[in-house]
Amino acid sequence: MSLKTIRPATGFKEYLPKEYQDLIDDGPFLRQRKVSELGSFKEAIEEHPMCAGCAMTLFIRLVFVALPSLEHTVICGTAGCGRLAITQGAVPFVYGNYGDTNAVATGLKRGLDIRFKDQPKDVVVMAGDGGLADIGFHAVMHSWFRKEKFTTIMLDNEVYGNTGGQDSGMTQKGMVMKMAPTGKKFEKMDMLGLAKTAGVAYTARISTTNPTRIANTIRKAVLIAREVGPTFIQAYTSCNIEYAIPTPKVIDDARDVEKDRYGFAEYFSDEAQSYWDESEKERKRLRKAAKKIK
Ligand SMILES: Cc1ncc(C[n+]2csc(CCOP(=O)(O)OP(=O)(O)O)c2C)c(N)n1
Ligand code: SF4
Repeated sequence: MSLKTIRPATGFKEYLPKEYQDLIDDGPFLRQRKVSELGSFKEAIEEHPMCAGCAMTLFIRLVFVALPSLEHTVICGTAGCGRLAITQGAVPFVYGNYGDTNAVATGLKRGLDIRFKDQPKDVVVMAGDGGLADIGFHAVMHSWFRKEKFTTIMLDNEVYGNTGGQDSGMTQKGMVMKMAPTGKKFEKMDMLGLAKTAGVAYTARISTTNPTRIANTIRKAVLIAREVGPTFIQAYTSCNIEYAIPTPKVIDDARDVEKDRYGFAEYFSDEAQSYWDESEKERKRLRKAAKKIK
């Protein structure tokens, strides 16, 4: 299998939807696009039915730009707000039952590796904190213990947004919401600590503040998962509806939360760190060689 699989057969292209042709000619298929190019190319996700100004939609848009080989990626998700936008993207989406995502992704990744021996296929789980830290917790943890080679991205809006504001394990202690009128009873779960204990190769905690950093982090997570082992990203993607954040203040909130309590944190296992350092060296060498040819 090679990247040629994405090119339409001669004489067939003109019959494909214009949208698909644009993804090949002027989009992210067959080449990595940069965040700095946003607005100047055909994006894999262009519209969504989520609330206006929802930070999660911006984060998801950036994930689609960052995925290192979009045309060879399958996203696995489940019920929740993010799914409404993710399923609009030009990437195959597999809907795991609520709670099943990391079990479904395990089978998918193993099957793809058997079927496509010469072509890396990336599997990415992307779902909410309710779907991953609560109901899907056992499947998430066991995929990590088993060292399954895919990335898990938690869209951490610290609430069950899609069902109207119940508290999740990732909600902060004491938080009162529509469907949590007496306040969240226990501390926000330390998913990054649990990931590290379970042997995850790379973890990052990030907010929807710095698009380039988000893209670099996603890319790192997917490439490390491909070669080393499971990777995990916990992203603060606020719910402006349930937390009553005025739409124009959504990014200010993300900046404040990042500064006051969420921060940006990365962790590499020793193996992931040496893989990443080596691959960075190789990329630098290739860039230099390409410049010389020009
Ligand atoms: C087995 C099952 N239980 C419950 C639901 C109902 N349900 C749909 S979305 C959702 C909440 C999603 O919350 P979260 O995963 O945090 O994502 P968010 O909507 O906040 O992005 C729930 C409980 C379901 N679809 N399936
Ligand atoms: S309910 Fe919250 S998380 Fe869901 S789309 Fe609206 S703002 Fe975003």
